[in-house]
Amino acid sequence: MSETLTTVPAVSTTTPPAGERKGLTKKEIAADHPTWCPGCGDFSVLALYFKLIEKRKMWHEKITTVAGIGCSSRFPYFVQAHGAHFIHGRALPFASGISLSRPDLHVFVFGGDGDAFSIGGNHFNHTARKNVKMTYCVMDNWVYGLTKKQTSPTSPLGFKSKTDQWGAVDYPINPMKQAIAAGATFVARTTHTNPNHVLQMMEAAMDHDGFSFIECLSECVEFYEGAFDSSNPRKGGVFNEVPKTHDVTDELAAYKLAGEPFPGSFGIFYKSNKPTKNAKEAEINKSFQSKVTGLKDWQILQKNFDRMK
Ligand SMILES: Cc1ncc(C[n+]2csc(CCOP(=O)(O)OP(=O)(O)O)c2C)c(N)n1
Ligand code: SF4
Ligand SMILES: [Mg+2]
Repeated sequence: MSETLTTVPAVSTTTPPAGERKGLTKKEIAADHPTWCPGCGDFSVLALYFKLIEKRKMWHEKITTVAGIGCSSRFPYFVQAHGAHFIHGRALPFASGISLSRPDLHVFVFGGDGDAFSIGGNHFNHTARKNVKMTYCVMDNWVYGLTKKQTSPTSPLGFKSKTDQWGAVDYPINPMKQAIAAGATFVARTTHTNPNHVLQMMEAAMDHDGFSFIECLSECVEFYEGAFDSSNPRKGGVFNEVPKTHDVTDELAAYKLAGEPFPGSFGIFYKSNKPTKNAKEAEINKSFQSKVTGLKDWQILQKNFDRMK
């Protein structure tokens, strides 16, 4: 395959010329009233997604919001635009199909820690390594919220839940380390208690040409209250941004940051520019389409079957 890959049409997120369509307002993009518990961190993530859409002047037909199953995964219900509340753990393959077939859309995927790293763990690794263009925001609350308090892959040791009455004994995964090791080309960390920072990370993730992953701490006030207090200055904690000297292209340095004890650092840990699966497939399509110019669909299919004989 050639090194210079076909450029996939850029997502149209710029301001339209005067007199043309305006971007959506929060009112136009908000659907049903969210059914989350009062105080749930997920409200903040949704509000910032609306803000992102408003700020970047995106239109309904240019965005799609996908999720798996969980409290956090109810997200697409609350967005008045195209999207899907899909199968538990299977949001990423579904989103990959959209991303690869519709390069004009920006695909946003939201979900929880259980959805992403437990049942959907394999899909997370493979979507990251394939570098499929999309933004994946995991609203990490360290627990299964929807099903009322089971241990999740990010629950810390000793966490008492319905599945670990005496405290969790399994070592938790580190989402940041996992994303970097899997090959994600944009890896960032934020928390629902810092709205400006969430928006900043969402914007940077959206602008990244590749698989962009955000771990967003999002407190479950019902089943893990206070989990992230030590990262919240309003609760006596500390919010440390990634040091200005950090080189985001340095994978080892990113891995080191990811290993800091909680609350660790917030910001972009890792970013690299690698051709996306989207661009590679577009290149293949372009080169093969030239070989079938003028043929009808059935003739192309017939050629394929003949070749398989
Ligand atoms: C195949 C399948 N297995 C299990 C479930 C039950 N289930 C629904 S949501 C969920 C976990 C949700 O946890 P998380 O992804 O962390 O989301 P949260 O509710 O915490 O936002 C589970 C186990 C399901 N819906 N489908
Ligand atoms: S159970 Fe937890 S995660 Fe689910 S809506 Fe309530 S506070 Fe949010
Ligand atoms: Mg969860």
